[in-house]
Amino acid sequence: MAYTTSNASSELVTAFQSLDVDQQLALFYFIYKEMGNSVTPAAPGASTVSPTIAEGLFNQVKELSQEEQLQLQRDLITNKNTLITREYGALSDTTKLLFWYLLAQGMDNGTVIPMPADYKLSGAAEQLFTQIRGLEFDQQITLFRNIVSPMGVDSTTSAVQDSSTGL
Ligand code: 45D
Repeated sequence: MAYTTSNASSELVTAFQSLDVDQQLALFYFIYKEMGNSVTPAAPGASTVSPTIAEGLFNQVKELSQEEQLQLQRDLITNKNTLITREYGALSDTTKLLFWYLLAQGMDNGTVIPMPADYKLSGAAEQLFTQIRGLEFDQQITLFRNIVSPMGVDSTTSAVQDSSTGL
């Protein structure tokens, strides 16, 4: 059940991906804020999450400058080929989700670049936000997995070289 991709979900994934990169980041953060405490990473899921792996990657990001932290998040969305996006690409979908969750928590505790306080969602992003709010919790999780899954670079399936990184 948790892994079925409903049509509603795939339409929402497409809508999410058609937002510009910064709007995707902003919307994702607003979603995180909205979910509040309904997500507990400690919740033992019969899932493929690897907290140690997610934390290991997060710890690397924490060490970056704020500009680099933002760039890394943009790179994940645009599938830019870098060391970190390739490490990300090797994670399971649920571990990817946990990694994003750690980033969002980092934004709240000052270890990751925060959102500008006055940042506004576009009309399209706002509309999508409303739709996502209306989903059941399980459907939301499925949607988020489907959103974070194709981010980064899967080096086992993608051999496209990036001239700016040489990777
Ligand atoms: O200056 O089974 C802009 C687990 C532009 C457990 C910006 C789980 C301007 C196991 C781009 C706006 C917990 C894993 C700046 C399940 C500008 C399990 C910056 C569930 C600075 C199911 C924007 C996990 C930025 C779940 C930096 C449901 C935006 C996890 C960053 C959900 C946005 C995680 C971020 C969510 C958003 C994470 C980091 C919704 C993260 C969202």
